[in-house]
Amino acid sequence: MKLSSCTAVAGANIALVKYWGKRDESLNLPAAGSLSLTLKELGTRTTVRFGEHLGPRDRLRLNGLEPDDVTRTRNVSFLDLVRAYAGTDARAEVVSENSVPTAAGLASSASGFAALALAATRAAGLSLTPEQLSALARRGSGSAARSIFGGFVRMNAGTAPDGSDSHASAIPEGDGWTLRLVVAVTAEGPKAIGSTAAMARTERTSPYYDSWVTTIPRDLLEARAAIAERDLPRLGALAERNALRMHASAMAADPPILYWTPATVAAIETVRGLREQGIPAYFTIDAGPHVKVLCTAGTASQVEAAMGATPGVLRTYIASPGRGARVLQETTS
Ligand code: 2P0
Repeated sequence: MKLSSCTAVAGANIALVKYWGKRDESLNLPAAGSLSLTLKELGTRTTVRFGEHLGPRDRLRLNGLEPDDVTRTRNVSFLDLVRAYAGTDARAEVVSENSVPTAAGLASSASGFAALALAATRAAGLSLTPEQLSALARRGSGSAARSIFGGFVRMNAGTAPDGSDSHASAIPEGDGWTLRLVVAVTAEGPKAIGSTAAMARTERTSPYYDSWVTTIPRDLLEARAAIAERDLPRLGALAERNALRMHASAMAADPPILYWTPATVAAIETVRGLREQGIPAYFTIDAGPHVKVLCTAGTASQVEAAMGATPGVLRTYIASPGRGARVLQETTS
């Protein structure tokens, strides 16, 4: 078997129709589909090298540090899947750098597992289709399946018991639409409860969970129609509604899951104020207190200034639509 080294990059993505719930935990199959936009400026760059000489343990370096035990186990389990696929037991050396703060609600696991899926499979001598790569990335993190593709992306819930049809695909109708996403960071450090655990608790205990899941097919149709028509007010209104419903289902869990802080609510108010001034800006919120604002390229700096001036907002980024995961460099040994 041919083993080599590969460096790959993947962009983070922001879901406009959220993934929040699983139909199978062991294969990490989502309960419903989702829809997202892949971002250019925020992402992960990962190099993987497999070698018979590396010893008994994988060597991991994430953002310049040895990962904690939980992160290490998650990454090693993912490498085990790649090894099983490739028929090797060679250990790997993985070096990964994020351009987003890890676990800050900015989808670093999405770009992280998408870049790892591509770099590790190529380094192991495999050449997967984008759909196969997406299904593999899903095993690392559900949202990572979407970061294999660029621009607007839809994730299929799928029906196959083995998860082979639970992968993402591109929505080419959205290509070339010059939107921006303004990220308003409202807190430092990792979130109080990770999304995997929070989803499981929502599924188990929230009386609103089933209603949330039944709204998704309609939201996916609405989002796709808005993208095809390049109708930002329609897409933005849908994204706000979908995010609020996701949070409502989590807030109704027992014990409740509340990711918001006063700065989150202040940022929502800023976005509503921008709309009252005629600026088409629409918020979405993931599993954390940060607020992300979808707007046009022409208004992004105005939106960023308003978000940055909101009490409790610590810093802001402007991100634009980006390409799917891709290889930067490969060497064969
Ligand atoms: C999303 N999130 O669609 C939603 C919105 C967070 C809120 O996908 O358990 O880290 O690893 O499959 O992918 C975060 O969930 O969860 C997420 P796992 P993941 O972007």
